[in-house]
Amino acid sequence: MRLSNGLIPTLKETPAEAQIVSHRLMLRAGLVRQMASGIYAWLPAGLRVLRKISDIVRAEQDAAGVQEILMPTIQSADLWRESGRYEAYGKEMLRITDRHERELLFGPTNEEMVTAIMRDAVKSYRELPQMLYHIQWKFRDEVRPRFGVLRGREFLMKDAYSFDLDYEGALTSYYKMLLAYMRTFQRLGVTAVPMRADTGQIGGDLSHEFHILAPTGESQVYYDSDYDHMDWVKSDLSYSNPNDVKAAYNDIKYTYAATDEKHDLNEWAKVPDVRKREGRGIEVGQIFYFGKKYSEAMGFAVIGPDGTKIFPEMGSYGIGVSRLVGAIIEARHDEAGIIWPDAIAPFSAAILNLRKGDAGTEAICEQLYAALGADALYDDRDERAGTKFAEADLLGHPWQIIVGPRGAATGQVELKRRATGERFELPVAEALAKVRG
Ligand code: 5CA
Repeated sequence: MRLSNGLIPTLKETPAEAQIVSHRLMLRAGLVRQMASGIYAWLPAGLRVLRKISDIVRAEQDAAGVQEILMPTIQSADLWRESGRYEAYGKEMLRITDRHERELLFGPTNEEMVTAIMRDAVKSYRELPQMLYHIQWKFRDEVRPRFGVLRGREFLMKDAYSFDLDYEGALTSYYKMLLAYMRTFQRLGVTAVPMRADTGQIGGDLSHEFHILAPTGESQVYYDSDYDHMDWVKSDLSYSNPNDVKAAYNDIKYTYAATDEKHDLNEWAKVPDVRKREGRGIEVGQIFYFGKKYSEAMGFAVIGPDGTKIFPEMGSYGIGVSRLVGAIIEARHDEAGIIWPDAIAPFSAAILNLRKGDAGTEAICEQLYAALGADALYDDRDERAGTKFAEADLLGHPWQIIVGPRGAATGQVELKRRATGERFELPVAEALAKVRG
């Protein structure tokens, strides 16, 4: 993107309504704008981050054998009456009446709808197990939407659902998803620690929450620092091998982590002191096993090998895609702005032309921009160098390629690594090679 005609409306002043750093930085860097309480529009740079996160989430779900679908945002109230959750959900559900007086709602989650789809389409035990997911906007009329996209009313979620014939199968699906989550968060460039959790609204008896560590987190968390070193991406565990996915679960089961609600002092005492970590966590995902709760309530059964009915065992698995944007900023920023992990930065590099109109700097900038393409942000505006540096730091591009007239005369540029502040004087080709990694 050429910044001279791009929509990245940065703010110099700190917006008064923003209480925490990610909200301030998202507004100041021009990633989002609030349209109503807890409802945000995603501007070009913000949407690029949301897309990159969604793409990584999607790639790992696909790798784990989960099938992508797309369910609507608007659901029928009758579906929710079948499970008994229409009344139970309370005021958090946004209820809508159409012109024919039919009751609808804006979906806060999709257990009912996905169960109805499966009930209609799947009749035999031979068609199971299956796992489905979608990435779709949800609405929860939170009493106090706050902290920007961290607790919004409209938010983007990846929600997946598993259907198995028996308990063993359901556990395998659960373990598979646990492994997919560990891989996903690592690929996003953050450490998310899995914690045993209560099941709340969704119901059921096995659940994990995934927390990103950040000082502003809503939960107090305790965990073994072994989580900081586990490499799930490089591990050769296979999704198609039930023993492998069980092994991933066991690694997590026997490595301590808990929120204050589930903190167990006896177990904590067994963790060596040097490995004890505590702090605040932001919940970016939660997974649940809840057995036959929805299949029985909604009458979804398949015919088993002996002709009898089997109500499938289910689980549901959520990742807060839009919340992740805020949570990652909470975990990765400094006084100057955002420090994106490479994998999800809106642009991998900013090209800063320090002298607009200079033939030498323009030629090099154009050469860099042609080579890097859409993944670069070319600051071609007629602005002071100081403004360009400050905005590049604020937006948090992993690399800044700084092109000034003096270096341009000898074909050199300055490369700055945002995360470390390191600077390199390099010929154009070498700078390009470094940015491309
Ligand atoms: N049906 C299940 C799993 S698919 C479910 O709804 N789980 S959940 O309630 O835990 O939500 C999943 C994730 O969505 C949460 O871990 C959180 O990261 C995100 N989330 C939940 N509420 C909000 C909200 N108000 N704003 C932003 N993200 C949210």
